[in-house]
Amino acid sequence: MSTAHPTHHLKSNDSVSGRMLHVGAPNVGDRRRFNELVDEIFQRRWFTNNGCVVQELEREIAAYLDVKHCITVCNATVGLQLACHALDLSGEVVVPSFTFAATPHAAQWEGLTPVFVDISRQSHSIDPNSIRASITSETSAILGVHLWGIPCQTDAIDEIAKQYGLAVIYDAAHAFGSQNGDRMIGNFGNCEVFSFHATKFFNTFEGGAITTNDDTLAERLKLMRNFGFAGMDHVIHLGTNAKMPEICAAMGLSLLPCLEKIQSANQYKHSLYRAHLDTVDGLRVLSYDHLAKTNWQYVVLEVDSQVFGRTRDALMEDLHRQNIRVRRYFYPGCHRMEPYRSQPRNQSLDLPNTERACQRVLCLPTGSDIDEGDIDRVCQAIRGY
Ligand code: T4K
Repeated sequence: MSTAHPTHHLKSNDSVSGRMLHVGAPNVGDRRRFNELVDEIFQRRWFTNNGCVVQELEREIAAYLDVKHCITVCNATVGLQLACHALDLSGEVVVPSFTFAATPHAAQWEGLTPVFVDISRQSHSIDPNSIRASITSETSAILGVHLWGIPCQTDAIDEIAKQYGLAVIYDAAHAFGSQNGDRMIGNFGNCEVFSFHATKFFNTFEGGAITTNDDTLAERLKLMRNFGFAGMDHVIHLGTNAKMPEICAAMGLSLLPCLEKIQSANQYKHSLYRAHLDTVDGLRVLSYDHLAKTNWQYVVLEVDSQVFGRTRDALMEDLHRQNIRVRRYFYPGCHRMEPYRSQPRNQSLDLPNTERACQRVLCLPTGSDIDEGDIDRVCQAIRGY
């Protein structure tokens, strides 16, 4: 059990405030199918190392995303590391500061320097102008994040990448099931990396996948996730252990057919939140209206303290006291976290939209564990009655 996050291990005080509501409680699929798959895994006694359940999950995900290759991995952080390595990146990688620490950490872990840039105010996704302004002769890649499942401005990013000869990786941790125009996320950049962590729209307990339409890159990634083995006793590449076990793939296979249903339930819940909160002065629920399709996994509230009359942090503490474990993702911004904030280059960084989002955002509970009554309760608590 993590000691870094004492808050979510607190016991719910049901008698005082109702059951504990979480942001990111896992979506659960067809449990009967999961149990059948687990029985089969035990019968076969094949638990990991490219087993048939992993292979089937990879085929199904590739078909769902309409992408040539899906390479499952143990989690998205390691997936991002593999992607950086397989693309032979060096020097600097441009990355938004407003993201989960895993995004820059993966680059830093690979010996690269994350160069933090700003986001756009409306969508919270990486700002192409800010990318352009940060490119130097050392830059080798752009690492965009489809934050909250909202696609980055991929056309503008492609143009910059082409102009400067840069690789493009998308951190698609939040974006499984989202569409960018008429194409599913998973088809953009050199490759995209999904997280299948328990808290994500689609989960395999822990896990992730790298998707790409590039055959050579896919072959490299497959080698690298399994120690570089090209066959028994035959190592032809630097590699690591980034494999997804069979039981995780079983979770994925039992959840995949349920996604459409969860997606539309999420959309409905998002609309309830908007109906309750968009009319309150000083509050705005981030809109997905402009998107062709998204997974609606995040309800992102922005609190304008001046107008609302309470700070975002005071609101958060108040909600926590009522067993509503809202999260101020991704406070305080990666450039204000170690090891980045000690680096001189980050001490005078001016990222106004990032600062603004870090001061305002509060993620609210949604997903299949949350019902209409829970949303009423959260919204009443936010409105203060
Ligand atoms: N890129 C981005 C943009 C990401 O957001 C992430 C991960 C990554 C990359 C890296 O992906 P992975 O390497 O993890 O595949 C959580 C997740 O651990 C993390 O995966 C996720 N982003 C991040 C946004 O959220 P924490 O530190 O907030 O986790 P924790 O333990 O506080 O749990 C979050 C909430 O979920 C809590 O309110 C409790 C609830 N929860 C959690 C778990 C694990 C449950 O209700 N049930 C559960 O089983 O990072």
